[in-house]
Amino acid sequence: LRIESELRDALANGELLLYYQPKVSLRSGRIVGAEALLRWRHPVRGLVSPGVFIPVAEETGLIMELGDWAIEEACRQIRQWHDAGLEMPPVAVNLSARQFDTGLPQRMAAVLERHDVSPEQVMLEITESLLVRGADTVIGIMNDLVAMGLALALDDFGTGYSSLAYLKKFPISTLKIDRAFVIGLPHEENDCAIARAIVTMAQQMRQEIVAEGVETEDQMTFLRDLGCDQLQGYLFSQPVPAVDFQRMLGEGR
Ligand code: G
Ligand code: G
Ligand code: MN
Ligand code: NA
Repeated sequence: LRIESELRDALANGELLLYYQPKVSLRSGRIVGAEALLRWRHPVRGLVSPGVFIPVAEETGLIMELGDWAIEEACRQIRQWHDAGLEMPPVAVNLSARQFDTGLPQRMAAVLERHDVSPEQVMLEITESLLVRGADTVIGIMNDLVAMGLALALDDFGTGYSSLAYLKKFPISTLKIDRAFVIGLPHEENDCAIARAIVTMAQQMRQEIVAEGVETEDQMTFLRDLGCDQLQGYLFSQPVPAVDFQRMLGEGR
């Protein structure tokens, strides 16, 4: 309850911010995307992780306001980078299942227009729980978003329950292999088998594949040999404030 009311204040007081973590092409080594990740700069507790406050926000419904804020802020930042003359890769924003309602395409259209951002600049990361809900409404909303030019990525892939056959029905362009499977590469046989299976499947379905939580050279080498497209993780960079991300981009990494 304490966190809930404090979170409400945080929104009003401008204590929330976005960090950005690069996604790197395994072919070119260049930054080809970014994931925007919420942070809460609490006056007393310091930097609070979304792992703590997102679940509270989801339970209380505050996630709608929080999520709208994150989308708005990402678009504001994209516009600012664009105005500064930077060549921006797409920026991905995470969405909770609750945000995925029939009003979402309209809200997205409005925020893009407000900041004069083109939809190709924005990607939405969703989780498997949404697919399990699986109703035609969800597919309808996804199709509307894709028709607007927004790309959808499936986050935390492999941790949920969605069957592979099921996956075909959704207009998803990118799969993100959860870091739970990346951790054991290249030593854990099971993790290797899972990673190999996911990459093979994604290739068959012509989806881009991003490996999350890549921390070692060995993991990177294994994933490159598999044919994985992009990596994201501490090996390349932690999530960083916007100014630091901008510097990385400017350095042409
Ligand atoms: O950055 P970190 O690894 O601490 O993030 C923890 C979790 O919080 C991740 O699962 C991430 O997807 C989630 N998260 C971060 N930012 C957002 C956001 O803006 N919206 C939603 N719904 N989840 C987020
Ligand atoms: O659920 P989602 O995939 O959106 O969460 C991303 C989370 O993973 C963020 O909180 C981010 O800080 C964290 N993260 C990103 N890269 C790494 C990594 O290489 N190792 C670990 N342990 N966590 C990472
Ligand atoms: Mn994510
Ligand atoms: Na993840």
